[in-house]
Amino acid sequence: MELSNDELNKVWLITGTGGMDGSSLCDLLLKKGYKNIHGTMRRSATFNTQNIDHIFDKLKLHYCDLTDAMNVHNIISKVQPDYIVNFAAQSHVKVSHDLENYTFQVNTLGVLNILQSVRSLGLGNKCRIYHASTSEMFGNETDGSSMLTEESKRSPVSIYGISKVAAEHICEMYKNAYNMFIVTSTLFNHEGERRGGIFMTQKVANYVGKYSIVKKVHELTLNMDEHVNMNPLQLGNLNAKRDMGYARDYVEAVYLMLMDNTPRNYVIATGETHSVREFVECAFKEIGINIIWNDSGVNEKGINKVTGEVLVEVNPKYFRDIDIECLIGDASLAKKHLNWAPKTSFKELVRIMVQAAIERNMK
Ligand code: NAP
Ligand code: F7E
Repeated sequence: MELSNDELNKVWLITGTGGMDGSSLCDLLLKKGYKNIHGTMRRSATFNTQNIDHIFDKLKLHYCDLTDAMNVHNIISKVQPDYIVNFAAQSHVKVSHDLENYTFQVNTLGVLNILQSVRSLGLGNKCRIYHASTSEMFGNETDGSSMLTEESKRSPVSIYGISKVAAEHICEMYKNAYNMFIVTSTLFNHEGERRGGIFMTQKVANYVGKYSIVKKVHELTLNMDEHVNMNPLQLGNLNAKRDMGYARDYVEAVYLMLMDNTPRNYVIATGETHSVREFVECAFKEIGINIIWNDSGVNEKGINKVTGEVLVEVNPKYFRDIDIECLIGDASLAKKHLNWAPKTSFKELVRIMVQAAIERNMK
């Protein structure tokens, strides 16, 4: 659908622009023809703009830390946004148990900083706000036999999940008390070529991408099809299951929520769940390797079925004190009201990530 000039001149402010979702939403908005896209990035000792380097000149970037209320206030005051999308977060679940207080400062108080500023600047009537909630809020509410919905009980088991539940409550309160347009969709895991390397899917994709290059070089130089001798990939809980979609599909849902005149909260999910073990199998299959699993518990190993080479080991270092064993979401409300459904299958998602990792490793 063609967007009017009036719409295309609207001003966006996206926090966490350098992250996976922030950068993917910027791509989507630029493709639609929006002209005024402001983003926030953090000061970093090393470059952290790799996800936005290709559009760096098209964005108006601001240094921002959500924990700095005055900084947030000044940016919103200067930008006068029509839309705010809050993607900035301390988004790593395991890390949230090392940085408990900080996780709350960013993920909960940071959201409050945004809402307070919008309200106190008198932008509450003009500005539509999106905040990213998470399936981590549900904790272990399902074993996979039922799907989680907007109404499912919040039972977070991580500091990250708790910080996001608190933020969700704050958003709901601001929406109801001050009649502001605020949506907080519950995003289930979404992955992609821009996923941070510390997350499971990208860790696996990176390993498989590197392995395939080393294997090719090995075969060409030694003319052999034997063991590549790379240290095996080290993973934690192989049994955990996640509902994994593609980030580019999910930012489309975010856009649709902000365009809809009714601010509703939606579950955004694929309705399928896959274990870490399945993700590993599928990723290796992309480079023609079939994995079989030997032994169990911390001794379990993923082995190349043909050569017997050990490619995956369990390392307790990556276990969590408490983990969610299964997540699976029902996005039928988003289908009904937004006509949104995921386009990318699990297999395609794995292919996208492994192929991107191969390309990165060829450079
Ligand atoms: P991400 O790649 O980790 O990006 C997070 C962004 O937030 C980064 O740009 C990061 O900057 C920035 N940030 C971190 N701390 C900040 C602070 N104190 N002040 C300002 N900016 C800060 O996360 P993502 O996967 O794109 O996720 C986007 C949002 O969706 C997050 O809120 C996440 O919690 C939520 N979510 C994600 C998923 C998922 O599966 N991806 C699922 C549910 C919900 P640096 O690059 O400098 O660190
Ligand atoms: O872990 C297991 C781990 O860190 C997925 C964030 O975007 O989605 C993400 O959080 C599963 C867990 O993502 C390793 O124990 C095994 O069961 O990739 P992850 P996450 O914790 O699901 C939610 C919805 C968000 O909102 C978050 O922001 O994989 N796992 N071995 C491992 N995980 C990691 N990171 N590293 C491993 O070596």
